[in-house]
Amino acid sequence: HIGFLLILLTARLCSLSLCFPREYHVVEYEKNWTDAQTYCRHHYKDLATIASQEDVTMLSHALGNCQRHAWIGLYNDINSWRWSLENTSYYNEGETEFRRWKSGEPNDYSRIEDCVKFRQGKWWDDPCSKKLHFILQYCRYSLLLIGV
Ligand SMILES: [Ca+2]
Repeated sequence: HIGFLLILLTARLCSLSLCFPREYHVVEYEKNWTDAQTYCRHHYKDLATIASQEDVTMLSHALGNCQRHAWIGLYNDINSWRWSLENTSYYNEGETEFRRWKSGEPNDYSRIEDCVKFRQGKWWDDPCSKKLHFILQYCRYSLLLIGV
C-alpha cells in the first residue's frame, strides 16, 4: 500500500526543483546587466532574486557598509518588473512580488533605466548598460523531484 501511495504522490509532482537555502555571492567584476546575467547563468545559477527582508539583510552584510552598488536580477520587461530567475518552483507564494525601492525610485530617469541595482538595503532602477559589480545566487543544496 505504501509503495502505491508514493507513486501517486510523485506522479502529481511532475518535476519540481527545490533550492535551499538561497545563498548570495557578490561578484567583483564590473559588467553591464546583460553580461552579468550571462555570467551568472553560465557559472552558477542566476542573478540574485530578493524575496524577503531577511534576504535584504543578508545582502547588506555581504556588501558591507561602503557605498557599493551591485546589480540584482530584477529588470523591466515592457512596464512590468520581472526576476531573471523565472522558474516559479524556486519561489514561495508572494515572493516574486517583494520590492524594496529607495523612495523616489523607480524613476526611469531619461527613460533608459530598466535594470535594478542594490545599494544600502534599497533598490534603484539604472541604465542596464552601466557596468557594476553584481550579485549571483545559487543553491547550497538542491533537490530535483521527478514524477512518473
Ligand atoms: Ca533611477
